[in-house]
Amino acid sequence: NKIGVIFDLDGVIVDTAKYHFLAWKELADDLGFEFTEVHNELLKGVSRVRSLEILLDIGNVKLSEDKKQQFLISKNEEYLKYITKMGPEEILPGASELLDTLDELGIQYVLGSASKNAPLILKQVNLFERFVGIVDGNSVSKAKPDPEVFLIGAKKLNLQPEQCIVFEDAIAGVEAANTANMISIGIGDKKILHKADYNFTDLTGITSSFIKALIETKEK
Ligand code: G16
Ligand code: MG
Repeated sequence: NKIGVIFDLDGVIVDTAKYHFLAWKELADDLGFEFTEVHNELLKGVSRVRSLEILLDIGNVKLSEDKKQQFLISKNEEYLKYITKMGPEEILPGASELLDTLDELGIQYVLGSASKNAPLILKQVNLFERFVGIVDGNSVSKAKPDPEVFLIGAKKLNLQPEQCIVFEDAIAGVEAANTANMISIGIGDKKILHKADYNFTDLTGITSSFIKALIETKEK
């Protein structure tokens, strides 16, 4: 096949944002300020280190580098308590079906996530072996909207960036895909993800004929 797919993880395959929220909120509670679900939106698709900086800005808290390192570790420990309880029932609507469709069409897919916990999460929901490659927060040096994560993904697929389709739920991720010259598909609120080439509310809308039509545009 002349195309391949790169999936973001949080917000596309599973909703881990709710667990990030609980873990960050615990930290904010300890520091004595309010952290809401509205604030949490700012952390979606953003790296762990950057998330802490945004959180501390919200609370107007300044910390030493040592303290920040400690908080990054304790936040992740708290987060992992939730992640290790996850199971396949937490796969978002349409995701398994889309992977089946891609398998039937012989289209390979990789993961392109900011999360350092991505391999563990995929194992928890029994999807790990289905991906031909994983690009996660451990393998990139520049976070989205930098296209690095998706460019490495294209290499793993043995494809040119123009041949890759990216499914993303975050603005920074859509921008990264666009900068990489890939086809960007925004999953979520169309108003927020208006820079995407195509928009869908969730993966249930992605049919076999939509994928086939994308292949055709590439073969012209
Ligand atoms: C995810 C989440 C972000 C999180 C980041 C890093 O990104 O959306 O909220 O901060 O991963 O996660 P971790 O702390 O596990 O390394 P993505 O790219 O999968 O949407
Ligand atoms: Mg995401």
